[in-house]
Amino acid sequence: MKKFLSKMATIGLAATMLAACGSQEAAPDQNAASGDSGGDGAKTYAMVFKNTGNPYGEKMMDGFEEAIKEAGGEVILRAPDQPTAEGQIQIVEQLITQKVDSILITGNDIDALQPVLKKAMDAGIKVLSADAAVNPQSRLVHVNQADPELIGRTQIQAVSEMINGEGQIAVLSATSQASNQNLWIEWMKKELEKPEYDKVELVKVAYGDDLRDKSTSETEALLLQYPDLKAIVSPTTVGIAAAGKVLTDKGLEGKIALTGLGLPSEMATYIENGVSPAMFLWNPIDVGYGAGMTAVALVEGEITGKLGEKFEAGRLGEKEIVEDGEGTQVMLGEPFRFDKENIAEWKEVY
Ligand code: RAM
Repeated sequence: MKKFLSKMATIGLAATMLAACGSQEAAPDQNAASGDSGGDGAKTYAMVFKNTGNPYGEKMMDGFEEAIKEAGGEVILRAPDQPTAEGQIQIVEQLITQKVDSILITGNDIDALQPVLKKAMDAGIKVLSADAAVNPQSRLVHVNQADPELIGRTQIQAVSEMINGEGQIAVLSATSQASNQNLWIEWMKKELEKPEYDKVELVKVAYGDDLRDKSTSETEALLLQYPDLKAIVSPTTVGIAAAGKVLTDKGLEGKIALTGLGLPSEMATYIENGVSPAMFLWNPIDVGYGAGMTAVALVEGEITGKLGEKFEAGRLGEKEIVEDGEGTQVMLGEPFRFDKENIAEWKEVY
């Protein structure tokens, strides 16, 4: 309860601050530098999200901007139109030419950005990833929203409960290259190996590419291809919202259950109408803010990305750099469950 209340306080603060500053739209291909607090000699912090038009990415950007402004830096917010590594490579090349001080990337591919991100680091730019990791050779540290194992296992536990431990399920993911979704799906598959899920059958992993239209058509295709489908698990806020609409429009509430990772603001309708009995997420504003604070600590030389280093992450308190396979990471929180009981209080927050 205490944890929940402190989370509420944090999120409430984020919401108030956003209301005060006004939220900033992603300025995809226009190299939008903002931050009136910068002034001469201010450091420049860039964030490159997966693609434009994703409200989750916009909320991450809001938190990132909040952190950088707090530190007196200048902000550049970028994202390609499509969620591809190629689009991000072009943007990173431009940021290197501009001599920014730091690049935060939400990777569209775990390995493909390595040459360009290494080039950035060789030029003295502090590179870090958040949300979707790039490989350890491509960054100094990764900022992780929550433990991937917990994220993956939790979704299977939830969906199994929704279908009484029996029946076909499908996953509707983002792109096939998305490192965050791929890792979560690996953990889903590991959870499914437990004997209690013997009667739960994962029939397909479909990819909606975090695009609304493609996620909609992939959902429709799943329904056609698997007439006995009992549930869809969508570990992407774009996918789950698209699936929620399809299931609602077809009147399938109570027949095909929907869970996964969703924004309360986008999913409230589908939780309230029963299409999605429950879903999960963390606070994307805090993910952007925590990543921003990590970027500041790197640029200011308070940390280098090594195991065991500690730093003050503003309103998130002290953070420690911990292990992440061959690399290092900052771990932010835990997935939080949203359902009919609590969705009303969260839908205005993020
Ligand atoms: C989508 C994106 C993002 C992911 C969330 C859960 O918005 O794929 O990377 O973290 O879903």
